[in-house]
Amino acid sequence: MNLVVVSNRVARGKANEPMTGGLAAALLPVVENSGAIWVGSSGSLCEGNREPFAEMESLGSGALALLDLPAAHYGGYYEGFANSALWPAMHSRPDLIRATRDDYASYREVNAFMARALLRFRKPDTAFWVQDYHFLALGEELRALGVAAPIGFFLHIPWPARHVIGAVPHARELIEAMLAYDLIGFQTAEDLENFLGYVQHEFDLPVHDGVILSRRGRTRAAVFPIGIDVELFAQHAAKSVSHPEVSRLRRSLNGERLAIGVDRLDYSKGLINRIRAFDRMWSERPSLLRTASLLQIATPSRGTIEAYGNLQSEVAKLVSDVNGRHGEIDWTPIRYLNKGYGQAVLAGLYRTAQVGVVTPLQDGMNLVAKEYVAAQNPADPGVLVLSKFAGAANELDTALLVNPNDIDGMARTIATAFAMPLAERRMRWEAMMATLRRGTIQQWFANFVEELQDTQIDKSAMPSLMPDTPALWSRHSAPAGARMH
Ligand code: GDG
Repeated sequence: MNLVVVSNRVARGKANEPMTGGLAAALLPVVENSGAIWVGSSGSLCEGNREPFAEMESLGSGALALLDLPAAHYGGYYEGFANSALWPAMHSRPDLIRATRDDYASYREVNAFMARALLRFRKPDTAFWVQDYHFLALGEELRALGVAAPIGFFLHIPWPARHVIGAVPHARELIEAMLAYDLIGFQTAEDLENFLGYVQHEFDLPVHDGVILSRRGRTRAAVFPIGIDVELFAQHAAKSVSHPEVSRLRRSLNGERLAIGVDRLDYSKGLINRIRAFDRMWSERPSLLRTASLLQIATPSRGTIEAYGNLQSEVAKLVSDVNGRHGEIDWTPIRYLNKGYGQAVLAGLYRTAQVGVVTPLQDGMNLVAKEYVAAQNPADPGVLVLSKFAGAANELDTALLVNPNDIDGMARTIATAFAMPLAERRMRWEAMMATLRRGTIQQWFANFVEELQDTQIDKSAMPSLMPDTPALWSRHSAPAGARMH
């Protein structure tokens, strides 16, 4: 089978280059070894109504195909509908939804453009695997172009409750479009339940064992929790203790204990509440002043969107306020960095910190949590403080789980983490490592691709299911003005 993987952004990064996006970071090592073609945006835009053209680069045993997306629609698609309607809704922040009719039209236009571009990579035994919320409608667009091949979709972020996703303009139409996929993967059982709940309630469709029967055929929906390359991270961490940047950090600590946070500057990551919790901890436990500090790496993200710009100012102000109140001439409580690090250095930084703080308000999985665990020194592992609202909490249940909305609770838990005795740290860490080794990124990739292939077998085995399926919607309702072929 020839596999074509599609995502908005692709990764070209090496271990020594910053890679600030979970999807790209996760996919790189597996796509590299799979021989797949990975198609995504080149980062440049094309003018006018040019037909899609892809620049090819080799990537491991496969290739990268980089596409200039249409300039006229990129803003409405990316900053607009994808990141100002779908992202906030899927992270249960419908109050932040801002999207115009033109944004939606641009979103559909870019999905259609990508579908046309993908035709070039179609061979007789090709399967397509579409990644994430930027391309909810890509499967439908491919079907409209006559593609009968297996098409899978994986959502890296949460799928929220029915009334929350329903707050997105055109939600019903988009979710209907998703039923053109043969296989839809989610991070957690809760995401899957929410999705199936929507489909059953809104479309009154039959669902059996995660298989939805619709006028489009069978769509299987299932859970595929994403993992990391555990051994690679552990190796990076062991090696990079001698990296200059990591050595400098160690030397600067003078025996002081360190907590680390690594996040894109995104309102879903719970940075404000985390910093408030540290503030509370230092106020209530003065013995931790000068003896425990926080290194917060916060890489700017989507800065042109108002909600992100506001967050950047708010976090910077809060950090400076906390440092101003608790800091001293020779001690800074929070080292706050707005730049990215390569994964090898990052692994060394994780290993240097006695506590990893991952406290999102909502998160599909959160790979930083998994990376922090994989990077620890087995003889003296650190403690993970993890939000129960990160997908990773389902698996890493021997982390110290916190509610990121409970500032007092988080402050207490972070102090507990700093004080945890070695025997308990090892017990908790070993349990988490065993879990991570059972669900690596390699296994995630292989499981999804195998199930995608199986959807073909299912189709040929059960053709009679189709005609009996109720026709649940009467027309394919493309948005007015959304097409400009
Ligand atoms: C989305 C979902 C889901 C490398 N250097 C830096 C940095 N990196 C890498 C980290 C990690 C990745 O970026 C961040 O991944 P996360 O999973 O934590 O978060 P999102 O970017 O929001 O990813 C998420 C993921 O997709 C995969 O399915 O887990 O729930 O939201 O690999 O090593 N990250 C930052 N600074 C760096 O300098 N922030």
